Amino acid sequence: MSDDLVQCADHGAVRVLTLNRPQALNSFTRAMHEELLPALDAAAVDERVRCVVITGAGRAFSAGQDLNDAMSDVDVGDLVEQLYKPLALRIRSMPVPVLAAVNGVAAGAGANFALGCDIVIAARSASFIQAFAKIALVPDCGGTWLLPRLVGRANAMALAMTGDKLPAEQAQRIGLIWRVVDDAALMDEALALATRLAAMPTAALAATRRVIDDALALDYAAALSHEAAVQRTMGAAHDAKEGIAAFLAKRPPSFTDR
Ligand code: T3D
Repeated sequence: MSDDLVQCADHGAVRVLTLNRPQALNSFTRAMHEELLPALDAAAVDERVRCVVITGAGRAFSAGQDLNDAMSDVDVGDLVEQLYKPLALRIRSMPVPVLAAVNGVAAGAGANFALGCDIVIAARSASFIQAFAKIALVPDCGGTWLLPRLVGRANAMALAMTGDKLPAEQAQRIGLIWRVVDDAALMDEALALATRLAAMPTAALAATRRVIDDALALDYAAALSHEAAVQRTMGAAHDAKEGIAAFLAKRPPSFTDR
């Protein structure tokens, strides 16, 4: 394994990015941000990549901000604006689906980074902690937007105010994440799902993320109009024609749009 803070490995059309500071539970340093964002940018422009999986090395997914890393002489707002906001926005603008394979504890910005991915699969021993209140901060890396939308205000408030550890199975029960699998099966399951998604119409999956996110800020009629507008674009593209032709010809489709 390399010393890179973000390791990169391709499995066919699936790119796996592994946060790699296991001795500090993959907590985020500026140096790690400086590898992670370019790694996502590189996946975004690489036509061979049709799905990204993000996971952590060792026993944690990520413990959020590294609290040793220049906390005292830095404006925390600047840190969030300059590092976490671009990271969260990058995930939401990826042209391919992004899966989080949460292998262990995900705390603070580490939790919300995972929750901002399109689909979250967690190992049974994993957990999610909104650790911010314990150090007198508020949720960041998208947490204020994501939590109430994922699990409702009551759960969001309790998770954010207590900072209690939420085990993966409970996270699944309340709708915070998609699936829990046995620890030993995590990467196999994540890669199987990612490989399946990679064979699907990539551009349509990215557009699906966009219309669902956009609809959260729209009323019903406006969401219906937005669906029509995006559907007009999707319907005219290669993949929709291919999908319909393949269905009618009873053959597997070959999707290429990205
Ligand atoms: O600058 C800003 O703050 C703005 C941005 C904020 C975004 C944020 O993410 S704020 C939230 C930051 N994260 C936390 O507050 C979580 C702190 N960590 C923990 O609460 C616990 O470590 C965990 C619950 C995640 C795991 O607990 P446990 O008992 O399994 O492990 P541990 O023994 O606490 O940690 C293992 C090692 O990792 C330990 O180092 P050592 O003693 O072996 O040398 C520990 O200090 C280190 N570690 C864990 N989390 C962090 C960390 N080192 C630096 N920063 C961390 N966040």
